[in-house]
Amino acid sequence: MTARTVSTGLAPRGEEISATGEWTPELEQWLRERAIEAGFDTAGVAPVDAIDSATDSGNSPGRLDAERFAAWVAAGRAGEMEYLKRRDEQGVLLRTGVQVPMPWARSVIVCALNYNAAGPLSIDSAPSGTGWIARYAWSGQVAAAGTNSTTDELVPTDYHDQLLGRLRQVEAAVRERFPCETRCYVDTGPLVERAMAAKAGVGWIGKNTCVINQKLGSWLLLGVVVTSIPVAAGEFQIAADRCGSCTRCIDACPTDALVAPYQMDASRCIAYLTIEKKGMIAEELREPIGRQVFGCDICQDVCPWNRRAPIAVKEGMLARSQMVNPALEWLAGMDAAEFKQWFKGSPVERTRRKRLLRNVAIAMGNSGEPRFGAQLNAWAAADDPVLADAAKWATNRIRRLQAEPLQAAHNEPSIAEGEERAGR
Ligand code: B12
Ligand code: SF4
Ligand code: SF4
Repeated sequence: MTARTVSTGLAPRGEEISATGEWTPELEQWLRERAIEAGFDTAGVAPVDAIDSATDSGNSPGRLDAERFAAWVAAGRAGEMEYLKRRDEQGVLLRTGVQVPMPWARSVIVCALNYNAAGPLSIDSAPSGTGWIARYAWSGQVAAAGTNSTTDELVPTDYHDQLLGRLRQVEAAVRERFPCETRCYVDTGPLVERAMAAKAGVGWIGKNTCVINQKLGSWLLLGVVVTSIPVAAGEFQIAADRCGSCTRCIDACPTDALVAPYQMDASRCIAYLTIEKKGMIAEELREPIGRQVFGCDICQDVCPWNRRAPIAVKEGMLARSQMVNPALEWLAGMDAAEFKQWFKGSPVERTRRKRLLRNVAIAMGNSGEPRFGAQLNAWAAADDPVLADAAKWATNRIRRLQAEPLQAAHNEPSIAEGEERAGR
């Protein structure tokens, strides 16, 4: 980490700041300790950059982020994630500045939680016919005594709840120290959390667009407390970019979603396609999806900064072994009740059974395994046109993959031809 000064760039928008204090590097250290007590791994504070055109000269970090975000949306990179495109009454994109939806905001506290559970990587070899569920969605906890848990297994948890509980503790400590306005967000607020995390010194934004911390790696989930406490001018820690000349994430991305260093076309990202995208997935992207059935970890699995990332053992974030390399047959065979049993309260619930089955069908196709034929035939006749379409595509894909070795054998030169070509 390198120390450098960040501009506070505050532009009052006609509302009184109710805080009596201001963030100093010493107070930021106090805050970091409170965050660690609450169960986070690191935290930092960043000023909220004003993007008021009347007061902003045009080259502040806030304006650069605002412009980047607006350009990203305008280029169609948000795909069908309409919530990212929400605007205020004046037509300003809510996520172009914290003060757009919260004019009283002066600073953000960004807290990061390591979720690197012990387990294989998505790029490691795996049993045939298995899928991949993103690491962050493996989380679970021991069932509370007296609940109706039907198995001895861990019950699913969702990081939103896990982080929010911890964030509330940080918020309470801050409010006890300063009378101030606050709002807690994990993911769902009108905020670009990674841009804030970078300014708060939590980590740098890597070429894969993830926040990476030099000691913790990038298996981090972020939570933000927006506050009305201003940031004093001074030396705050900002993480230096340590990607250097590396391009492993860009080279490894199967769908070319990382269109340039630090730039993602989310409409091509497997995490978007498998979790957010409703309806049919474009045919050209089905093959590169491979065996991912929920989210994607590839560009983080290949990142050298994750090689020595510490393993986290956190209450509420324990790895459920069934989520690691799940058998596609198992997922395919789940009825609505079983889906609920395994995924209610987990991030996978968001994608719903219908979309998960679509993803499973595509992964079955990419496995090339003829044993999935019967299941795919049954789905091909299903009422759901999206599932039927994915299943038909998958059947053809298996046929093609089965034919490939034969095809290759046909195309292989005979020993005599080979010798002739080698000039012997
Ligand atoms: C929409 C969304 C997605 C979309 C789009 C992702 C994307 N890259 O934009 C999809 C569905 C694809 C997705 C995937 C994932 N996501 Co997501 N996602 C979000 C969400 C809700 C909004 C992100 C957003 O606004 N994107 C818009 C783009 C323009 O923003 P951005 O890439 O963050 O870029 C800004 C800054 O990075 C900065 N910037 C851009 N380029 C540059 C260059 C330089 C040099 C600098 C300094 C700054 C900079 O300016 C940009 C605009 O302001 C956030 C939560 C939140 N509210 O912020 C979680 C969030 C980003 N996701 C998260 C996670 C964990 C994931 C996955 C790992 C899940 C998975 N395993 O499948 C993948 C990771 C894929 C990847 N390589 O990014 C974490 C990231 C944690 C981390 N360590 O970075 C977040 C913060 C959620 C959380 N609360 O923890 N996600
Ligand atoms: S999460 Fe997967 S698809 Fe998305 S950018 Fe990373 S490697 Fe590419
Ligand atoms: S793989 Fe390399 S380029 Fe990509 S985020 Fe990691 S260090 Fe940066």
